Amino acid sequence: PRPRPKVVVTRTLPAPIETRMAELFDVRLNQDDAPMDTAALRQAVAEADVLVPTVTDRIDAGVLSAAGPQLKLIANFGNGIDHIDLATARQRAITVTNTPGVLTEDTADLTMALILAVPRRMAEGIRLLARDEWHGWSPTGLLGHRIWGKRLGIIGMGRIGQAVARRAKAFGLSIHYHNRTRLPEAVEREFEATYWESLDQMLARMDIVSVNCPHTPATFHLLSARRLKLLQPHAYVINTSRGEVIDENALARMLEAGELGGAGLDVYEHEPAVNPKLKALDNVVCLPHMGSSTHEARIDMGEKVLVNIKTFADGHTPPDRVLEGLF
Ligand code: 8YV
Repeated sequence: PRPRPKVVVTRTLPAPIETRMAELFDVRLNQDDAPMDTAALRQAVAEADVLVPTVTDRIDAGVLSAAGPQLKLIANFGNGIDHIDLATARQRAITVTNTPGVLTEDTADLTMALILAVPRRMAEGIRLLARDEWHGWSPTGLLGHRIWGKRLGIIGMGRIGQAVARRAKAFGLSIHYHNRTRLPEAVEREFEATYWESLDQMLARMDIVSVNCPHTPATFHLLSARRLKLLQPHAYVINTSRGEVIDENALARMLEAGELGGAGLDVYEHEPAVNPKLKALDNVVCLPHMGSSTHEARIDMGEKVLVNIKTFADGHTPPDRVLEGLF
């Protein structure tokens, strides 16, 4: 029989996943659930046959240079793989897998929650009550904006973008999208979606913009200072994908100057740091990267990791192998 692969896990995973993992593999768990520093990551890749990292681990060329020749698989717990240097992994013939599909609906739910929360000024209302400053209902108090009938521009119409579109359509928003490739006609028809080949042109026409594309070299600061300026002054910006897709400082400056309607953010450029301007503004809802934070999604993600490792260890192609050219 093949020896059990040595699997090093960087963070604490849901208990049933850790239990099953220990039954299947020779597992080194991280007990204190603090992100590993670079030295600890280098140590992990030096001893692991399989590394299970998360979004908080920067697996760059420096870390990978410490990897032993036995490291053959990085089975990421999470969908986004922008924290892993894929080019170096490929050079070292390390396979990389992720956990697509199982967090789509939950991330789309959180996106929809932000699309509702920001125009309806929920953060402001919550803060008002928390300060004990609510003096009762008023015909003109805390008026927000209706989302029904407004235009939503989705940047990145993959699984999550489409799940957002499905929800938003049910809320009466009209669906617009920008994507590298246009969707098949049948899918466009399902959402009654309008395709914009030009992101610039789409931005100038939207009431709400939702970022749902992965962070890649091509999407870094896709919403640059210049593009953010194309938005209408009442527009709302929603981001549940990766902070790096937006120039966070430019966004904060514009929000502070009152040049945008507001923002709903779950992700940031330098997590866990959040631009203090964003946290202070009443028309910005800041969440701590919790798009996939449901018990169900995290179990499903863990199960995907298990299947990917087991399949790989058995000598087959793991179902969620990430091909670099894919993004
Ligand atoms: C995860 C995410 O919590 O899957 C992703 O890409 O951003 C989150 O849903 C995180 O990545 C876990 O590694």
